[in-house]
Amino acid sequence: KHGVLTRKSHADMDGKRTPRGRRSWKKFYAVLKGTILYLQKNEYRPEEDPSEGDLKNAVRVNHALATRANDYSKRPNVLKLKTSDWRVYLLQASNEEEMMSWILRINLV
Ligand code: I3P
Repeated sequence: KHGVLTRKSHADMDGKRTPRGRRSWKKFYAVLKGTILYLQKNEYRPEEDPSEGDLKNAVRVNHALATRANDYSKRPNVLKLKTSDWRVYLLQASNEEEMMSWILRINLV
């Protein structure tokens, strides 16, 4: 699955709140391949491997939990992603249907 996702980092690897200065929203072209969610700067091209920079933003989603971000109301269509290493991301999808589809796909990994 792929599509545009705008990301905000809420908690880091140790579960600690992401410090100020690194909490802003950033738009990515997201690609879910196997157990990895790639967050790429450029649009998805199936024939191209992710760049070095894109690998840094890749998130392992096995044993991750995706839910609707009910406690976040500043933006619509936001899901909350908790990874197995205690990171928390807010991910804004382009619409409700896309958000539901990402939640489903991530939780199926
Ligand atoms: C953050 C940025 C985010 C904001 C966040 C700020 O600043 O303004 O948009 O989240 O607020 O810390 P920075 O770019 O310096 O990281 P919201 O859009 O959700 O308000 P927060 O610290 O309350 O999460």
